[in-house]
Amino acid sequence: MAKGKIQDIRNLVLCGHGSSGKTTLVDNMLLKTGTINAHPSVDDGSSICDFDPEEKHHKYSIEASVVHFDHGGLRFHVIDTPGYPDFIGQTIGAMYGVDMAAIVVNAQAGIEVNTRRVFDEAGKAGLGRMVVVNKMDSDNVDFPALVDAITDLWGKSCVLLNVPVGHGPAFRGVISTLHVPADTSGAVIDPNEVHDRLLESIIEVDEGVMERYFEGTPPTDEELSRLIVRAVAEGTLIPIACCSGKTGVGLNELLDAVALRGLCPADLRRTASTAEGEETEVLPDPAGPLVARVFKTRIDPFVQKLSFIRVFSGTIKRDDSVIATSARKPLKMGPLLRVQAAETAGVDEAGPGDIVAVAKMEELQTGASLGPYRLPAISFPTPMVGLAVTPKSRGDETKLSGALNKVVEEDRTFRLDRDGQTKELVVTGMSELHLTVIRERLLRRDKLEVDTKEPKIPYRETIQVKAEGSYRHKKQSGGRGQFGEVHIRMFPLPRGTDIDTFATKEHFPQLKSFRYDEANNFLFVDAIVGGVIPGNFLPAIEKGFRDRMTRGVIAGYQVQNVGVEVHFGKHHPVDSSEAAFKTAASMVFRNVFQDAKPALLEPVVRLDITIPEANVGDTYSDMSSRGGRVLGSDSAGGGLQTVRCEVPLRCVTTYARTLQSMTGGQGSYTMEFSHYDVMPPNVQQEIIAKTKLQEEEED
Ligand SMILES: Nc1nc2c(ncn2[C@@H]2O[C@H](COP(=O)(O)OP(=O)(O)OP(=O)(O)O)[C@@H](O)[C@H]2O)c(=O)[nH]1
Ligand SMILES: [Mg+2]
Repeated sequence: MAKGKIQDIRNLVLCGHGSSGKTTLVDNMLLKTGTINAHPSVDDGSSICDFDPEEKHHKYSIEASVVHFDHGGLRFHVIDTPGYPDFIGQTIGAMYGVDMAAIVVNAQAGIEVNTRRVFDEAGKAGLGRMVVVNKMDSDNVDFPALVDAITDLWGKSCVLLNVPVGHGPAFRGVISTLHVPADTSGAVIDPNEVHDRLLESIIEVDEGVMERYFEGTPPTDEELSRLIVRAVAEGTLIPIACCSGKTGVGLNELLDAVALRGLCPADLRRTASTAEGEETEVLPDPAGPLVARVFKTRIDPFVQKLSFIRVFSGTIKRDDSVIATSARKPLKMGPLLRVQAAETAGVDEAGPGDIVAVAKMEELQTGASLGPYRLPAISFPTPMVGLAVTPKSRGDETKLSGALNKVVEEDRTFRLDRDGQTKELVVTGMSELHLTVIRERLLRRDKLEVDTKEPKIPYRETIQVKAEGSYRHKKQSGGRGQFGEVHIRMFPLPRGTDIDTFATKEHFPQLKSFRYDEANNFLFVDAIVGGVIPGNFLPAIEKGFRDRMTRGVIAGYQVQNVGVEVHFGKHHPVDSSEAAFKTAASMVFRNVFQDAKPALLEPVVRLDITIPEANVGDTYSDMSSRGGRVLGSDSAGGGLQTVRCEVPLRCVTTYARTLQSMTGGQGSYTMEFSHYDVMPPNVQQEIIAKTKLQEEEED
């Protein structure tokens, strides 16, 4: 593909609810633009974008898939994303590779839960947004009602860019509302009625043009073309286009809309920060400093690791030495590849606006920034559904952890941990379905069969009051003994505490230094004066605390939201050792923790449930019987309601099945981690009783 100007690039992600026809749309864009010849189809397994064996088997997308083609002299990079909320991590990652999002709405089903979710995510990613009402050829489409539902939910900035001619199976064309032709016969909504509203949302971004318009001078075509792009970039306009990806009606107009009205990589204002935290604007200059990001990682059985990179500024070439936030030392760039779904082809270089992949760069990770600047972090949702896994064949343990680590690289919503107590591998994903698909991948890619146990919920342990105490570890068994004595004060550390103002002499008069672990919200304060414990033993003491925190105290779960101040101790010039202090630290942590009113915390999730209106009453009572709290509900159009609630994860691990049977398959939901909360005491007792922690006093 020819090297083009930045104004000639369009980077677009298609996102929306499952089965809204995204993959079919992208496949048919490739066909329509002459990039491929044969007719691809999701249904018979010949889709270009759904090329993965699991995708072909299930007939839905699991991974984001990148393609490129030319249209109207412009170069398009388009990313097809999965619509199941279980794979939202893929969709979110893809949003950080592009400039525009097309929110695909199924004309028949209306606005579904994941449609809402991706609309919000695209907004968070700062993308220009448009709405594509797809599957216009389906039966039972009520287009005017759907447009009302869209504007009710997402506001008046959503304006039709074209209107359908013919309804349902008779859908046969679209008419522009910007340049309305003389003949508008068959239009389902009168384009002239929409025209003024569209004009006003466009010129809203330019006061001068707007004033003149209200004084009676309409904007020129040149002004409209320029301002519409700005309006999309600023979000004052979210154009709606309609089409049928399957029949191809409206597809050309959709591509034209992206070409003429869509954003080029220079139209969005982006910032990055220096290592010192200073913010700077990213300018799409091929000769400028490199600003790029890995937005996706795929482990291909043949090419091995592929890191998908979006370049924002500067130019990268093979063998360049590049700094990455995920690597300690500068990396040497591997061969650059242009990706067409499953296929790759070599390219010489990549400049601003480009999307390329690079092979076999082990130290690159999804989300990492390349170059001297840091792009704002991508916020992936926290996975919460855990399962303990073991290989079916004994002896495959190492192979299993290797295979699972590959999945960790590919999927930022998948976690791998070792259970502090049972030492089993625990995988955590977004949902049962997410984990099932990963299991299938292990079987295909790594020829590994795994057994799974009942879902594990990532409970946490914490304390509720201050406590203090000491422990002396002393062992004399001939020869050199072991000696270490540690005195601590332990205190609850609420999330969000400003550590820099808290860890000061005002709160800890003896403070010498402190270390903070953000992930577990743990503060370690060194307040040892007079050399009662030599400084070289402090790392061992901290390690003793951390090991104990990982193993848990009351029920075997990770400890969090705790601070420990080591303020006194004793040592012995001969018998003290790192091991002795580590043991003393672990023991004192355990003992003091038990005096500090320990409690179990549990994850609470936010559920958005879309159901037929008839099921709303049942859903309210079901949620309250599960200990949930309904936050509110609103209309989703098409006789559907969305109920928003918060509920303990423990009560909804198999909610997919409940909803399926309650609504006869018509309901759907998204689940997102919200926060940790103290569990009801009776449930805590049950869980503590289940876990009999080994007492391991080493004396
Ligand atoms: N009638 C009609 N059917 C369509 C259209 N587009 C897709 N379909 C069918 O709808 C089903 C789902 O299509 P996909 O393209 O896989 O939908 P998707 O949005 O990619 O689905 P996910 O990958 O699960 O998010 C398939 O059976 C398609 O043949 C369309 O424009 N009209
Ligand atoms: Mg798909």
